[in-house]
Formats: sequence, structure tokens, C-alpha cells
Amino acid sequence: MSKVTDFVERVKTERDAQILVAGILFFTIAFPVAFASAASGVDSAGLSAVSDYVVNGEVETILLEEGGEYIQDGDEWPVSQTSDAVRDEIATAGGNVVGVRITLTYGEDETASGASCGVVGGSAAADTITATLEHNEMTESGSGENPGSHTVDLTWVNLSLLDEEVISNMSGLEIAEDLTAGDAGLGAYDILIGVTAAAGNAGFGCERSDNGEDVSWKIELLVLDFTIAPYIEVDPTL
Ligand SMILES: [Ca+2]
Ligand SMILES: [Ca+2]
Repeated sequence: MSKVTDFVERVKTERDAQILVAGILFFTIAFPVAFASAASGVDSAGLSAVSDYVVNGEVETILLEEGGEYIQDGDEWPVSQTSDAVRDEIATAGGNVVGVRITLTYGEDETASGASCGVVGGSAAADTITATLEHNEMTESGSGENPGSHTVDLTWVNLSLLDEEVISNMSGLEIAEDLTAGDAGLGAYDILIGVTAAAGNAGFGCERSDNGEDVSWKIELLVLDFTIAPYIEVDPTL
């Protein structure tokens, strides 16, 4: 007789075996029911009502690329990145990719040539360094002048919710939806870095020239982790 058949026979006849079976059935049926009702209780009582909520969020950055290039005047340098390259880091950070960021730094490389440059060398004219970020047909651009640095963020969730102390007139679920990117945050990120150079004026016998600029950059993904809790007002007079 197999062990299973043996056990079935014991269940038919022995009281201890019957209690064991009843216990197993209770735990396998009762616990999922208990957890399910607890979870739906949180939903219905906690976040689905339109009420006052407090959101705590933290944006983590994941490095996609650090690079640099001498970009000629009038040229644009393209950079293509995808979320696949940092899939594990995204998962570790919680998976909610809400934006892409580029930080650019640049100096000034104008040259002055001519016998009188030591006296009437003039001064540099600022170049314009521009970055354009694109993801899922959304774009964001930002420019800066050299020498210096600037940052451009392209984001696709309502990050302004994080700046509010208390959010009213929304349900917690709506807030969560507005802060969650899902699959729309993943995929390709296309970046263009452009330089428009300008040369300053110098005095007689000296000429300034500027062919472009040496630009360094850091490209990062922005990953948002957040919690939403009902806002409970404490009466200070109590
Ligand atoms: Ca210049
Ligand atoms: Ca330059």
C-alpha cells in the first residue's frame, strides 16, 4: 500500500488523522481569505477616498553614461541610451523610472592670434551649449553659456505633487497613478548635445577664433520611490 493510500485509510478511521486534515484545510483556505480582506480594507478605507494625503517621495539616480566630446560650432552630438542597459539597477531602485537627466559642463577654448594680442587681446564671447532629451515623443531642451554647467530634466509624471505639504481633492489611488510611470518610463532615451560658438572681439592686429567647445556630460535616469498616507490633522488645542 502506498503512503498516500495508507494516509487516506487512516483519515477514514482515525480521529487524529481527521483533525490533521481539518487543520490543513483551515489554514489553506482561511489565510488567503484573511489576507485578501485585509488588503481590500486598506484600499477602500485608506486610499480610494478623495481626501487629504501626504506623499513622501525620494528620487534616486542611476548612471547611464559619462561622456565628453569636442563638438564643432553648429554641430549636434547624438547619444542613444536604453533602460535595458541598467535593468538590474532599475529593479533594485523600485522600477518606477520617471525621468532622464543630463548634466553638462564646459569651459571656453577661444584662441587669440596676432602680434598685438598681449595688449589688445579682447575677451571671450560666450558659446551656447544646448541639450535636448527625448523619450516616447516627449522632449525637453535647455541651454547654458560657457564657461559653466547646466542640467536638463525630462520627466513624465507629476513630480510637483512631491512639493505639496498636503494634497487635497484627490484620492490616494489617483495620486499613486500620477506618480507611477510603469512601462512608459522604460525604453529608449535619445539625447542631442549642440554647440553654437562665438568668438569675442580683439583690437587691431589680433584676431580671436572659436571652433566649438569641449563638453562633458553625465546622463542619469530618475527613479521615484514614494509612499502615500492619509493626512491626519492634529488639533493643537487638545
Ligand atoms: Ca566663445
Ligand atoms: Ca568655444
